[in-house]
Amino acid sequence: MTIKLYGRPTSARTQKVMLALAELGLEYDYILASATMGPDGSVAKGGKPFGLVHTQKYYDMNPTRTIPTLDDNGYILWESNAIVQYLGMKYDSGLFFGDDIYLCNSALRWMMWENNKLITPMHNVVEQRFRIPAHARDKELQIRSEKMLVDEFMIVEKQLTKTRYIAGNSWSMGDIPISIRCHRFYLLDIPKPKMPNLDSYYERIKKRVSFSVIADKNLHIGG
Ligand SMILES: N[C@@H](CCC(=O)N[C@@H](CS)C(=O)NCC(=O)O)C(=O)O
Repeated sequence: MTIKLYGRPTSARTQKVMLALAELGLEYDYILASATMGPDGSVAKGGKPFGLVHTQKYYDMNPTRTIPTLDDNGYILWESNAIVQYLGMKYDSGLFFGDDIYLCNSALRWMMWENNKLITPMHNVVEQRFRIPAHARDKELQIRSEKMLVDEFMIVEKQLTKTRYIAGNSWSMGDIPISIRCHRFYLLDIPKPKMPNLDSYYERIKKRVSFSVIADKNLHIGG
């Protein structure tokens, strides 16, 4: 019985799957794949990519030619949030959404919100600060994206005045993407107003055993 994960450790979407697999205690083969990053960092800075995503074999699995892709004993799935939800439904729905329709949909809502609202500004900040060569950087885009991120994280801060975790009072799959974004947000050290609930949430999620797979700052603010 083999689970294969195709992706790269510096990709936040791949990290969602790494975190889900760690929460579930599942072993897997990690197959490095990327068109934009490799062992020496970004292709934009002359690094060599891990590759694979442009092969016919990969295209047959994932026609979007993006990462991550999961192969669970022949069942192929792409789209990171769908993969996280699938892993929870298959291996431990109690852990991932308490076998509860309300917690499940609350978690899904936050997963969709993260996809719609947090990914673009955070991607821009990481690109502009680290991944593209200094001469090609756009300082205005970086600052605008940092402000957008602070506004979005105020929404998380407000939610955390009501619930201990993002979707309710217990941990759920909704905390997977939010944990990664929260970790990146603190590592980026963006100027922000006081966010006491986010601060304590961050401390709480860092204590989870699974957090060790995404803890390394080089997975977030490098390349
Ligand atoms: N909606 C897709 C987006 C996938 C995506 O854009 N992945 C990025 C990495 S986070 C990617 O493939 N980047 C290009 C590469 O590394 O080759 C998902 O959530 O899985």
